[in-house]
Amino acid sequence: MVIVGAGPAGLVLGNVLHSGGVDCVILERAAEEHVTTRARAGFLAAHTVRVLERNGLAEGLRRRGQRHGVCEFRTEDDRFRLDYGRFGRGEHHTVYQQHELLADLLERFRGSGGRILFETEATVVRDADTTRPSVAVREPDGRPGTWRTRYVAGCDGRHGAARRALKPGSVRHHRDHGVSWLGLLAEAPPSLDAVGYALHRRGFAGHMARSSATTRYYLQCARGTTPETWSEERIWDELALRMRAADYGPLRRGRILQRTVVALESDVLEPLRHGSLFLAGDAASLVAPSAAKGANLAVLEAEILGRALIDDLVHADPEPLDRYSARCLQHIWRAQAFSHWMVELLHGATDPNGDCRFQDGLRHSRIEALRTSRTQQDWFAENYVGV
Ligand code: RFL
Repeated sequence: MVIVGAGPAGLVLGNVLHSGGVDCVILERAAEEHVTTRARAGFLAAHTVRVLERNGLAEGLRRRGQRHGVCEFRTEDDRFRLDYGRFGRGEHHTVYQQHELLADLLERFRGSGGRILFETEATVVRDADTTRPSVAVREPDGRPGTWRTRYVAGCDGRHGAARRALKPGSVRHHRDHGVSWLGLLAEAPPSLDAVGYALHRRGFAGHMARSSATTRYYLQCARGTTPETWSEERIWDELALRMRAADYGPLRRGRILQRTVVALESDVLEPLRHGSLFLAGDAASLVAPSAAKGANLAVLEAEILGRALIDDLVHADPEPLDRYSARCLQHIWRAQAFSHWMVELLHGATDPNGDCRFQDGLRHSRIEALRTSRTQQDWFAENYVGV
């Protein structure tokens, strides 16, 4: 079994397969240091934690993860806090950084004898429509190589080799939300004990804890923005303005460690199985970061795929593998629906020259419902923490 990509999808899948007695190798384009230090996601859903726990992969997050269950909305009128951990199913997020999780998963995989090859890029997936597919690779010294296998798991993200191997007949449903975020990682403790969503005429600003020493911030920015045009001073001044720090408490400033521009886009590939090739994680579906679903879906799909592969390869039962695509697509569309709702909530007035009053009216109505309706609060909590 060949797994392409050592993100959350690939490493969870590798661990599940290994403990189920299926031999596999993980091929990863990047260097090990890059995988275990690159800051990305941080909010793990309750289901994600359960998956990691039942597969013996949660030791690190149990020790170092922080329980989180409050978000704060700031608008032109005022602010309100939603204690979402008390609504819906009463579930919380666990704040644990993706690269720390990956380091744990890698250690566990290697510890159980798993094989992983870094700096090994899959260039082409061949013969996916046969029972003997192969993956052509560029090895660390630049030489070409080939891995032959029974199944290939494409866990290599939206620009990986797995997506390139799809034949006509596969469908990509795509939505460009038309807005971009400047994603920032600051060397500073969180400024509030909640996820902060600030709705402002100049654009959305967001705050998410990562650790006691680092915090993620987001600033809605114009398409085509280059991160370098934002100086540290401009970033902090704009955050303070949009988050209304003068009214609701100052921001804890610090060095900006990372700045990336993310164009808010979503897509879903259908189906997720192409003969002997399976897609999981961002390779299967890209979710706009508005509701922090990407890493959570990746873990969910990896477990479903891993168990189905064990059923097929160890117990000669192909049925769960046949159902893999339909089963995951249900979860994916539900996450997409909620993320889309969040995109619309957070970006009311995107065009300062246009008439945004209708959009603003909808947004205010949604915020008001979240503030006052118990039913809406339950719905939000269930979808926000769930996958
Ligand atoms: P990944 O993590 O992108 O891993 C794919 C791996 O495949 C490798 N690769 C290849 N290897 C071999 N050959 C090739 N041809 C290859 N092409 C690629 C890559 O080097 C990489 O190591 O995909 P995966 O496993 O599907 O996991 C997806 C998640 O990483 C992603 O959805 C999340 O990070 C999204 N996301 C968040 N998700 C959450 O659930 N909660 C969050 O709080 C959250 N915050 C975020 C985020 C994404 C962000 N960015 C950078 C877009 C915050 C940010 C800023």
